[in-house]
Amino acid sequence: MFSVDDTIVAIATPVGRGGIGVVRISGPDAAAIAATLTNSDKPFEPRHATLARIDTGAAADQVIVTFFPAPHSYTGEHVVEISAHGSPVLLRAIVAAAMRRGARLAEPGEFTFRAFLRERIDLVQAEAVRDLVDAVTPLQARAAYDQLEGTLTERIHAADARLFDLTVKLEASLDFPEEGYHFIESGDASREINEIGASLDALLASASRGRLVREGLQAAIVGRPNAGKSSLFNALAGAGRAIVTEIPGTTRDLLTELVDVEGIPMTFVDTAGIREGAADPVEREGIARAEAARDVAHVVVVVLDRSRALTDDDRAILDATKDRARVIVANKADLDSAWSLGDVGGSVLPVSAKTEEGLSDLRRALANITGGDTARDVPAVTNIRHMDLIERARSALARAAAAADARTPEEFVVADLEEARRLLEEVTGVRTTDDVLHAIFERFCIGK
Ligand SMILES: Nc1nc2c(ncn2[C@@H]2O[C@H](COP(=O)(O)OP(=O)(O)OP(=O)(O)O)[C@@H](O)[C@H]2O)c(=O)[nH]1
Ligand SMILES: [Mg+2]
Repeated sequence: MFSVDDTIVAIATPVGRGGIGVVRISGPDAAAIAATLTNSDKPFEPRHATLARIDTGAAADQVIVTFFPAPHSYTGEHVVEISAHGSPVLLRAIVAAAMRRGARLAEPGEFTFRAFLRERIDLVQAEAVRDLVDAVTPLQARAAYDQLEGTLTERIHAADARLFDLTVKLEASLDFPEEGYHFIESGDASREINEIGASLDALLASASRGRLVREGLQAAIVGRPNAGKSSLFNALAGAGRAIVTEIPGTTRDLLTELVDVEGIPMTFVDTAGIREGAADPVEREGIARAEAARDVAHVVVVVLDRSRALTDDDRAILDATKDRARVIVANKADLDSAWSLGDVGGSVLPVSAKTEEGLSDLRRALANITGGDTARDVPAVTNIRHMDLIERARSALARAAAAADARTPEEFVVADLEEARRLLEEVTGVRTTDDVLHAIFERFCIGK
């Protein structure tokens, strides 16, 4: 998909201005190109910061050049990093000058792709690089970093290695024409297969939570007009994003805001108050949008007004969300209560968007509804691609164990074990098709 023998260049720091900006060059000619850029006649000392001057004609700067000779670099090739002042104009001029000297502009993800190709990292780690860079909550960054360190890879390799041993034993039996399991008892084989399967189950158990951490979820804030939805939305977002007034029917459009809720990236959606019999077409459209947001959200926050008696509109909203993952809040807890929490079936959290009382309970309830303690357990599997492959490997193992139990000829057991191995090796990229690689790396930005 990429040519891999030439020298590539790109700006590695984000678009925009900063104290420094880094241009990265990787490939066989990296050092030679950097030498002519800086007019330096002696070779760069490996892994030392060298002060140099670049004059491209269009722009000039004092820079720091660091040379990482192959294979001890990010890509596994010769890499030169040039740190200049963080001006887009300057950085682009340096890239252009490197291109005039024979470098090619890197494609998105190409540095990381080369690292994968030169076996500096596996595919899980390459994906973790992207997740780490894209993380919006510390827990996401933590989960990505763990994968970058190879925790998931290790567990996959361990399962794969055990499968390999078992396959070898079963295949050895195949060389003997008489029937029967010669080098391993069928009972021992199925026991071993089930143990390996259990290790995959443990990975999968972390997966639904892991995905939430990685991908986040949507929480729609719904309730009747004037219940305090927008006030609550603002309090959760920590900013006065939504208009709040004492007039019922203030909010019409959907507003969204991404918030870190105990490590889970949650997109809160503020919606129009839902009520029967709205006549104004703008309000009616707002209500339709609110209902649509309510119906697609992963979680619903139902806001009731504690200071006013419950109405039919409240009951209709409670009824419409009764089978959903939801948290019911009794807002305006700072005012006198017009009803008691027991009046609503199920648990109701008293909160006040005004004083922020009960808000941390609400955050905890939202994090819990999505699956337990966030603080400690760092998930191993966060990526749906990995999850799918591990699940399929798990099914292949279940088939293999059943076949061994039934004393089916070894080749059938081996076929299922081979299938499981192929799937596991696709996770780490030992065996991966070009299409999969392409799909993964095209989602990187240039310079990564
Ligand atoms: N005392 C008190 N007042 C609140 C609280 N939350 C909201 N309010 C007031 O209730 C009124 C309505 O608040 P909004 O946040 O606009 O309510 P809403 O549910 O978004 O209303 P619509 O957008 O019209 O559906 C405003 O006057 C708020 O100041 C609260 O916790 N305590
Ligand atoms: Mg509102």
